[in-house]
Amino acid sequence: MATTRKVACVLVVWALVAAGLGPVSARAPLGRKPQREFDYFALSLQWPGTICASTRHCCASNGCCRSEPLQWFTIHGLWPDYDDGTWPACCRRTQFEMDKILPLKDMLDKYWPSLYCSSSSTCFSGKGPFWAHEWEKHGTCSAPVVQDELQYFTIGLDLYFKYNVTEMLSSGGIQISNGKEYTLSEVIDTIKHAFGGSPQIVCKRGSVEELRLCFDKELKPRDCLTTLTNGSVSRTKHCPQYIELPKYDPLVLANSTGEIMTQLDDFEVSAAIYTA
Ligand code: U2P
Repeated sequence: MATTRKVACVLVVWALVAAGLGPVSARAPLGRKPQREFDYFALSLQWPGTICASTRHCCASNGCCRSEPLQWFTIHGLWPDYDDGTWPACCRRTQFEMDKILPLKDMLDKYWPSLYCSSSSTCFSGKGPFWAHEWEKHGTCSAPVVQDELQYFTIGLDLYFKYNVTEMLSSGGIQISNGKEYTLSEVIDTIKHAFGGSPQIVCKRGSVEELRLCFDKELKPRDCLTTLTNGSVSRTKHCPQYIELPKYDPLVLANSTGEIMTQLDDFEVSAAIYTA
């Protein structure tokens, strides 16, 4: 009996690790004492120009597949973090309910879309939409600042609009363009100047993939500089000295309309029937 339980436990841990919800973070073991309160928020923004350039398959739920390319940073998530570089995850057993955030649906579609076709892992219900993943993994650890799902997405959107990174960069002379490079420090300084805190930037092959803005628990700007457990300080990940903010050409259905896309929801359609 004890062995069966141990095997079951190992399987659950393995499933969570496989789902990307594993013990990298300071996740509270389910059913044990509540998770320690987080130290600050990171609002993580994705750059579609970099992510969507790798899209090979399209589906209605993927923001990269819209006929009009996304030319603004979109939200990845609002993440509660610890000052030591770790973060809590999956803190409360509550399931995502789309009904609770229906009033925000249009905004979320436009500014917080998934940039992939595959469904996302969730803490307790297996697989679900991107928003379910973000709420269950991060939103449930955002107390006492965030109490519920609607508040989680409302705060994320509010911060996104209040601190418009796409605009900050363009006002600072940093344009979306293929082949135009900017120094990493130029990009960081532009954001720092406009936002009032140092961002964290994640790159993929020399292009900006994510840009994170950090906030204290009163939602005031702060530096993202993080002292990691090994004592080093990290504010950029895999970014070379020169970086770019590329554009992408969307893969779209020939003669597609929103209606057709909606009917195709959740079906992955081979890129072969798409025109570039
Ligand atoms: O960076 C890779 C993934 O790790 C999770 N992450 C990263 C930094 C942080 O402060 N908090 C955090 O959760 C993200 O996982 P996701 O939300 O995508 O599952 C990030 O993509």
